[in-house]
Amino acid sequence: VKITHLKKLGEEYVDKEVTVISRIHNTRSQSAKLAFLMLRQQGKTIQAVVAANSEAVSRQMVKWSVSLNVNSFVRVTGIVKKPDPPVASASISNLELQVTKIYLVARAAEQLPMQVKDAERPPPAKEEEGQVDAEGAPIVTLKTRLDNRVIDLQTECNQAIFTISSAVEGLFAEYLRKAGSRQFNTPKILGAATEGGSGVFEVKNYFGKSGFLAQSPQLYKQMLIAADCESVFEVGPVFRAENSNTHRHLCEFTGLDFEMVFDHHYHEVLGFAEQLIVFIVHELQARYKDEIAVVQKYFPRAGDFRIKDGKALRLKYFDGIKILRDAGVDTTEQDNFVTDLTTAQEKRLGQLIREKYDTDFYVLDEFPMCVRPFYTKVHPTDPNLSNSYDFFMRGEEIMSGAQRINDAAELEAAMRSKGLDPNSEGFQDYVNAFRQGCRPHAGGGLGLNRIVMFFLGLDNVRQATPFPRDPQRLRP
Ligand code: ATP
Ligand code: AMO
Repeated sequence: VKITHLKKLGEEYVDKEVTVISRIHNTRSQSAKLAFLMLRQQGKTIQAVVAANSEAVSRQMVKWSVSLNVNSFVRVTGIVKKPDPPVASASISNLELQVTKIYLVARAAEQLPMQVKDAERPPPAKEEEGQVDAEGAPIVTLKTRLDNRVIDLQTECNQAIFTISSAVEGLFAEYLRKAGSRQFNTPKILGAATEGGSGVFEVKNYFGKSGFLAQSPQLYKQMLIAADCESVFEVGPVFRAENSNTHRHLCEFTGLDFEMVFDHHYHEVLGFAEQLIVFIVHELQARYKDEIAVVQKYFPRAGDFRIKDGKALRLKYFDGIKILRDAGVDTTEQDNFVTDLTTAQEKRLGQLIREKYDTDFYVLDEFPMCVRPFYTKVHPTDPNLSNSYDFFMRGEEIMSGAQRINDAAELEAAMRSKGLDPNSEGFQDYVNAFRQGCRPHAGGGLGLNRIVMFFLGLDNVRQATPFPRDPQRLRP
């Protein structure tokens, strides 16, 4: 028997017989002769009518069908009908199945730790364990969802979120490959920390030595540039041992990194990054309308991500600081080069920019040197600034990048000024790479989980991560 996917079931099937394999989303018994099963496959649901009105369906079968545990897999054969009046909902099919056969394919446990239908309600403003909603149904908190992630991922919203996440990875690679860039996979077990001293996970037993999990592919993508690769990219895991318990920090995330030579000025690469992100956003909005509409039922901002005129608003870092100061925000620390923008300042700037410039996508260029890593190229005329940039979506950082130091002597001096030893075991291969000459280059790193989160207007980066790792969570 040919099996039809629920998502493919369109009006051309009306009055035809089909067989589907799907989960039981819920059951409702109307009478001894009539029951309704809501069937679900990858977030898509359709109503199946089990009516004891023909030879095919007995009263016993009606009774048995409603006794099946919710979430069990069944193979259902039936005639496709168009109910009148139609079912009006984005995720529920406007078609219906008049069941002729049902087989149990895989039984679900009677007592699920949480129900998919409970997880399929919009998240409340404030989550507390044991809370119930206006109708008295239990509110499933993010913690419960993540603890039971295999069930949680079955919801229509999560199915849509991870379709979009997969698309972002694909679109990133598609754009870079079209631009002639080559994809690499650089080592994740390293002899030294990448981004500076702190925040690395140690691998204790590397055959008698200590190793570290890579904090980014930074040094290797630059070594590939020194190896005449000219333009490289990587999609891979990034590990950060930071005890950051925030809505946007993970201990392991997927990095989308690229690095390339430029001909005249690092703004060629800044412009490339800008068009790369515009491409990703526009293609998502064009190709994934249905998924965005599903996410929007739960996260109302999903559909309103706005890029004005197909470009990023380009500001210098201190232009951004000025916008904040003019709005009455205290920027003394930033004016005195003490700290980078705080998350609260970033978010406020995002709001002000949306109000003033009508866009959710902008870049800050020329960051202060003191808040950037050692490999960053200093500004040609102002030693307090650097040729580096961050891109923001809805007021939060999604990408960091910069022109890099490509001269070995300059790099050694920069490392020493940050207390790093260029001749140490961990750094000498990196520094050596520049001793044979290396073209000027720049690049950037995006967090996949963050792009998905901010594009869709989710509340938490964990919602854009299938099995998140944070300081409190090492399972599932
Ligand atoms: P990066 O990717 O470079 O780490 P980021 O912006 O995500 O960039 P940080 O630069 O580490 O993260 O920190 C940026 C901001 O995040 C800080 O200004 C700080 O406000 C906030 N932040 C980081 N860690 C924490 C924490 N543990 N608690 C609250 N806020 C934090
Ligand atoms: P940075 O440290 O800013 O830069 O990281 C790049 C991007 O990765 C994402 N990101 C994170 N996502 C989730 N959890 C985290 N803890 C986390 N930290 C960072 C953000 C961020 O913009 N080597 C440089 C990149 C470069 O210059 O090419 C780097 O790693 O989206």
